[in-house]
Amino acid sequence: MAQKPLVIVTRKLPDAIETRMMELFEARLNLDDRPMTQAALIEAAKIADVLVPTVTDHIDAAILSQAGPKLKLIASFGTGVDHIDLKTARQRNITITNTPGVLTEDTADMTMALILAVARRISEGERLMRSGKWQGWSPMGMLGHRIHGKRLGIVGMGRIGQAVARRARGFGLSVHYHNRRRVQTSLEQQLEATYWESLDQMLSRMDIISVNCPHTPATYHLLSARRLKLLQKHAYVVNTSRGEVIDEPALTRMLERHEIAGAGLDVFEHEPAVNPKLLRLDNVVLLPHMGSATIEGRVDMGEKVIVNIKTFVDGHKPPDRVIESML
Ligand code: 8YV
Repeated sequence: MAQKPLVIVTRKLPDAIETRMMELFEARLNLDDRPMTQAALIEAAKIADVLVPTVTDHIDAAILSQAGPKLKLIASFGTGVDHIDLKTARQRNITITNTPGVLTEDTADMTMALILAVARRISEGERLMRSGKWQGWSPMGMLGHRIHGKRLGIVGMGRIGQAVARRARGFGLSVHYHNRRRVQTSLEQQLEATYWESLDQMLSRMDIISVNCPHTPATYHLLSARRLKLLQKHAYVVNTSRGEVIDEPALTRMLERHEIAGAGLDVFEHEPAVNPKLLRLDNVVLLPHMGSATIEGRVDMGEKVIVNIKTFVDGHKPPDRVIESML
């Protein structure tokens, strides 16, 4: 029997996934889930056949340029690949795969949860209850804003954007979107979505903005200070994509000055660090990057990682190859 490939997994994954990896590969697991240092990642890249990183590992040029000759596949556990230097990987002929599709619905659910939480002040209400200061119902108590009938502008109409659009219609929101490419007319009709070629124009007309595009060099600070200024004073911004897509200091300043109504953020520019000013604001709902955090989702992601590795080591093209030009 041919030697099994050495697969180094950087974080703790669901038991079922780890067990299957042990059966199929010579898997080196991280059972106590301590994030690996850059030095440890370099060591791993030197000896592994396959590396399985997550969003918390920065697979940069330093790591890739010191990778051993055996490293031919990086099978990332997650959809976003902005933590991997794709260009250097390509130059070194290292294939990159990700896990698209299986976290779409969970992330879209979390987007809706954040929209509702920020507009209906759910976290604030919870904090009030736990503080023991609630005096009982009053007609003017804890007033938020209705979302039914409002306009939702989705930035990035990929899988997750579309899943958000489907949910949003059920909540009575009218769906608008900006995307590099306009989606097919049939899909637009199905989602009853209005396309805006100009992001600027869409931003200035929406009640709620949801960021659902990947973080790439082209989307870094897509919601720049200038663009954020275009938002209406009553607008909410929700981000379940990547913190880097929004200029976080500019957003924070606007929230402090109530130049927009609020924000729901699951992701941050310098994770796990969070701007301390955000922590002091009541008009933001903050979550610890948990958009796709369901047991089912993590198992499905792990299954995808296994399929990608197995097909690759068996000499086939893995299904979830990341092609830079398609990002
Ligand atoms: C994942 C994510 O949990 O898949 C992504 O891109 O942002 C998350 O939902 C994480 O990336 C796992 O590596």
